[in-house]
Amino acid sequence: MNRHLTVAAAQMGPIARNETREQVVERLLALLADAHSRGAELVVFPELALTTFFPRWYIEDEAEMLSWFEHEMPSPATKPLFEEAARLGVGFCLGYAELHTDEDGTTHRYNTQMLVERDGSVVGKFRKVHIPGHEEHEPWREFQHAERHYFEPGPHGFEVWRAFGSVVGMAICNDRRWPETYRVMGLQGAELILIGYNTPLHYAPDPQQNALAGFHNHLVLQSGAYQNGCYVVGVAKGGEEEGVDSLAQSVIVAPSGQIVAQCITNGDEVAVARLDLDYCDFYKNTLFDFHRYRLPEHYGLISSQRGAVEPPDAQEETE
Ligand code: ING
Repeated sequence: MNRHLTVAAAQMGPIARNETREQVVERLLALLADAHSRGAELVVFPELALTTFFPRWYIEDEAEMLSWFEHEMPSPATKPLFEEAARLGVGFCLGYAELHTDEDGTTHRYNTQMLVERDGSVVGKFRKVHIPGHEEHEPWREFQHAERHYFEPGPHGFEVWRAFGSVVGMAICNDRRWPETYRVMGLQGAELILIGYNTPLHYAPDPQQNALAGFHNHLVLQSGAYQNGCYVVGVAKGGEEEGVDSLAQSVIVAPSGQIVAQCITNGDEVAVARLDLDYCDFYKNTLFDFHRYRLPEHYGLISSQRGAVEPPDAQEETE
């Protein structure tokens, strides 16, 4: 009997700047109930699902900046979500801004996703690795994308966990655009990768890309799934949020690269699919049998070199 898991992409529409955590949790509870009523065992929420996408503003006041972060998870405001999910026996993946303090008292600000099992236990946390955008205020932009002002990269890279009867990994937003993200988890046997995102439809450094936002989103999610023989769930916070129109189009993608479920609005919407986890083997044991076909001895540059290094100019060679 094949292993099955019913998964929901719980897309959110805009979260207003003045929407309280409690108001947002009400929306998350409604999405959870909808997903559960449709058989979902795992519900995936977007990146930074508790607040508006605050990196669109460059906030220097420390207290105001930290007001967007969670000092604990679950917090008093999110406890109802954890309790209801456990009551329903539904696991979930929740994106939020995390303020973390090390044993030595150092504080860190991460863009984080937490994975919670159906019994309410915390499976693990992922901290976004690829932090896009910019560090300083860039007033030339219609709106900021100052994630590098707010977040530092996660220190643990891309881990996977045995959970939900599967091998589950996580990534956040810009991580989904880098093939290394999926391959590192694919090399750990990931069968299911959960990815929340907030993607403005306007890309200030190259507005030509604006019209391709939806194509690029599905391109990278489908490629990652296919090339690693795993399911990928991409979940948006979309719609026009504080004047910034953001991509929705949440999807659940199969190891074949096919989209098995998708959201059709840019608001709060649940898309559900019953996944056959053993279907991954049709790709992991054939075309993408890593152990049989990969040749790491030829891939060294991928992990040893950061930026591109071009060959020397022709005339240099003759000198
Ligand atoms: N957002 C973006 C992403 O990779 C971005 C960065 C913004 C890309 C606008 C393209 C256009 O989807 C996050 N949050 O990483």
